[in-house]
Amino acid sequence: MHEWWKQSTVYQIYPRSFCDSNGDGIGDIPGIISKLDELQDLGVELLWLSPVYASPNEDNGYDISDYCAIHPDFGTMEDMDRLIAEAKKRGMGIIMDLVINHTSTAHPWFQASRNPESPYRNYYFWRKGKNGKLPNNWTGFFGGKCWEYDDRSGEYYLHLFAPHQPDLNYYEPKVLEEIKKILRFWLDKGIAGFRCDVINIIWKDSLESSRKKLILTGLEHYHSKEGTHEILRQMRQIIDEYDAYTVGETVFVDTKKACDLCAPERKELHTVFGFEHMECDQIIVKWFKTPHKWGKFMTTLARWQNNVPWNTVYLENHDQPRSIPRFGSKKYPMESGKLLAMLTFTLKGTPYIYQGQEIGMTDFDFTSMDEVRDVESINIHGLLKSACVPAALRWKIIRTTSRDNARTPMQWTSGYNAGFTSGTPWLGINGNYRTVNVAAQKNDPASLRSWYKTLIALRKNSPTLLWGEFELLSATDTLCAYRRIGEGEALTVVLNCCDNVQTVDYTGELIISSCADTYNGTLQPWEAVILREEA
Ligand code: ISL
Ligand code: CA
Repeated sequence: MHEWWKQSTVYQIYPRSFCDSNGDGIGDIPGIISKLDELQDLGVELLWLSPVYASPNEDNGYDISDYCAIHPDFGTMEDMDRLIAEAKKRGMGIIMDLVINHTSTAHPWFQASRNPESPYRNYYFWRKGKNGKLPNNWTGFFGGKCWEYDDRSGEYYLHLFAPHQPDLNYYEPKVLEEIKKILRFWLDKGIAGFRCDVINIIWKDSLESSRKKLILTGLEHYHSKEGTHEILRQMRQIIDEYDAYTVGETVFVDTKKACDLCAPERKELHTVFGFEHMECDQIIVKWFKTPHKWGKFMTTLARWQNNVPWNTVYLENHDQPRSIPRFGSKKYPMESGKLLAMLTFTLKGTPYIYQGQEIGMTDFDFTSMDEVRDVESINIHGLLKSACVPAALRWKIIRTTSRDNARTPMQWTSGYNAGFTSGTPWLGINGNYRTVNVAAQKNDPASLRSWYKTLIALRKNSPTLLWGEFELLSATDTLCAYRRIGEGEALTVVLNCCDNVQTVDYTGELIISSCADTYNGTLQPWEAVILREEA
């Protein structure tokens, strides 16, 4: 039996930037509902929504103040119920973002816990300073320290992310009980599953200072610990009652650690998002980039294909720069976009696309820090400034790595504000919307969007693409090829990952090409083909 979630394509929606229905400049749930036909037409079957819960938005909703309420910016709970029902009518399920490493400081649990006598005190990590210093020497994901002093309580609290995101303390059993209630609340509404934010760091083995020289000082005390595995097994029992699906965002995992989190027999997560392929073009930290090399990238993807029972396949999300400028070609943006789509839908695993990827949206075209909203970028820019990094270099770093690159509003039309809002958008719209937009591509059979549509359908109807074994054939910086071996047939995928024409010696009947009707061994720049052979 094949699990249902292996066959679907997931489409990630970043609600703030998807579609604004009421002109306040912020995308919302009625806006998403208005685009469901569009998404159904594309062929996606699961919609993952980045957080839509009540939140002060210090980190765009990844700081939650009520897990069972909708942020008024996004609409009401009635809107949410309607979204779930309308999606279901169209054969689509909703995946909610579950952010349970931390809450917002505005969450009532945290507010109560500031009082040392409160029964909620233990929901968070409160510690005294040590000899006039912070409780330990850990550093946070957004740069800098991860303890904040609270006057009212006379102690520091731990936050691995922004100061407004205090970490939950799973040593207090009531915390997990609260989380279980939240799971049921949403599952009872009929959602299809959860994307679990930074889920492999929720259990802290100790709060001791670190003696290791790691990029993230302290990581060894909370990275993929047995306590996390135990929590996941408990959560999974509820998930299984509803036949729901989970994908964990699991930071710094290799294939071994990924398997420990998602091997079927362990009954923890169903799948994880690995980061190794997204880290091929970085030097130690994501702020320092090295040119993308296809050889290393493909070899890394292949290692995951060969060592993890079922992968997620993704090239973009709301934290990453856009894929075409990153992995593709300036000279051939749409051609290379098609090749990246081919990669996404022909590797083994559950494919994910991020809003706008299907039309080839590119990184932001902002010209100054004033236009950047992302808390992480603002922090890092500040840190670089205090380290006396010159302004031009600081800006270059932000331009190439900022999470806002992927967060600019969805480009629907060539009209006013790209059809995203009738008001002032919360974040600038990329100037290329006049040519790069859904309306321009929808009825054009040669467009990138149409190609996505074709590949989504092709994969869905091909047992070999869904279930066939993976075998790597070539991974050089200009040519990648692999085979999917199914029952009675083998499909060879050949990717010409460069701006030049190339002749190759792969053979077979042409199933599909991203730019030609025939195949004779010569590939156009960025052409991607599938060749079929009897096996
Ligand atoms: O952005 C990153 C990689 O480019 C990571 O450092 C990121 O912070 C990490 O993957 C965790 O991300 C998730 O949790 C954060 C939130 O800001 C991100 O948007 C979310 O995807 C804290 O909740
Ligand atoms: Ca709105």
